[in-house]
Amino acid sequence: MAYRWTNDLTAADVTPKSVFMNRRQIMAGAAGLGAIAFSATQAAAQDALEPNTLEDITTYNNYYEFGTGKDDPAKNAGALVTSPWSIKVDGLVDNPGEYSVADLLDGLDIEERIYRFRCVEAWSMVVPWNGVELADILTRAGVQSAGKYVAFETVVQPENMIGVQRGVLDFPYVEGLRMDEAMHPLTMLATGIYGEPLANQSGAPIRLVVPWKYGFKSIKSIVRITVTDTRPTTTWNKINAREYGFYSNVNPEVSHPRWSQASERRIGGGLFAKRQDTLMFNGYDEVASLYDGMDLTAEF
Ligand SMILES: Nc1nc2c(c(=O)[nH]1)N[C@H]1C(S)=C(S)[C@@H](COP(=O)(O)O)O[C@H]1N2
Ligand SMILES: [Mo]
Repeated sequence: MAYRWTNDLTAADVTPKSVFMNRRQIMAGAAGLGAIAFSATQAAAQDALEPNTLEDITTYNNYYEFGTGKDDPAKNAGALVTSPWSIKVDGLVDNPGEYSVADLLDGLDIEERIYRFRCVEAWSMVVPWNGVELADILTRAGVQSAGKYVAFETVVQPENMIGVQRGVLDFPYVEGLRMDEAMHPLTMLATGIYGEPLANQSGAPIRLVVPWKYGFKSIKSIVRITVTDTRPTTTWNKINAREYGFYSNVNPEVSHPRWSQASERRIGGGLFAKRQDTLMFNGYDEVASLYDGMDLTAEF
C-alpha cells in the first residue's frame, strides 16, 4: 500500500521527494499568508470535508478478532456471520431486550456524518459514516437515574475468528463510555460508510463511533449494550493501563508512553504526506465542557 514503507524504495528516492514536498509546503505557506508554514487549523480545515476512499478505509484496520496485522481484518473478516444478528440491551434500563439491528434502529433516520477519525496509532482518516445517535437508542431503552456508564461488547465467533482461536487478546472485546459521553450528539452507532453497509472489517453490522477519542474506543460488531452504575472495564485498559486510560480522548499534550500524540498522518495521503498537528479532542471543541475541572493528564 502506498502509505506503508516498502523496501522497493531506497534512501535515494526519499531525500529528493521529501525535500520537494517540504519546499512546496513552505512556499505555499509563505506565498499565501506570509507565514512560514501551514498552521494546524489551516491544514485541518483543508482536509476536513475531503473523505478518504473506501479502499483506504477498508484495507488498513484494527480488528484483533481477525488478527493483529493491519491488513488481517480485510483478509480474514469475510468469515464473520453478520446475519442473523442480535443486540442485547440490558442493565439499568426500563426496557431491556434483545433486538435485531432493524428493530434496534426502527423508526430512526440513518444520517450521514463526515467525521475526522483517529484510526490506528497516529493515523487519521476522514470518514462519511451512516448511522444514528447512540443517545436515541439509550433514550428508548429508558436509562434509569442510577445509570452512570454504558458498557459495550463485541461478538465472539471462535470458529470464524482467527484472532480468537489464537487467543491474541482476552475476548470479548469490551469498551465503555461515561453516560454524558454516550448521550453526546456526536456519538454514533454506525451501520455504514459512504452509504454502503459496513464492511465486516469495519465492524459490521453495527459499531460505535466516538470522533473525539482514539480509535480503539470505537468498538466493532456490537452484541451487547449495558447501562451500569460502575465504570466498565475496557479491553486496552485491561491489557496495559499505563498506556490506555478509560477516557482516551485525543489529546496532543498527553503522549502515549511509546509515541508522541502531537501529530498525525492521513491514511492514503501517501508516504510523503506531511504530518499535521493533532487537535485537542480531534478538533471537536464542543465536547470540551464534558471534561471541565478534570486533570486530563491523570485521567487520560
Ligand atoms: N471488536 C473490536 N473492535 C475494535 C478493535 C478490535 O480489535 N476489536 N480495534 C479498535 C482499534 S484499536 C481501532 S484503531 C479501531 C479501528 O477502526 P477502523 O479499522 O474502522 O479504522 O477499531 C477499534 N475497534
Ligand atoms: Mo487503535
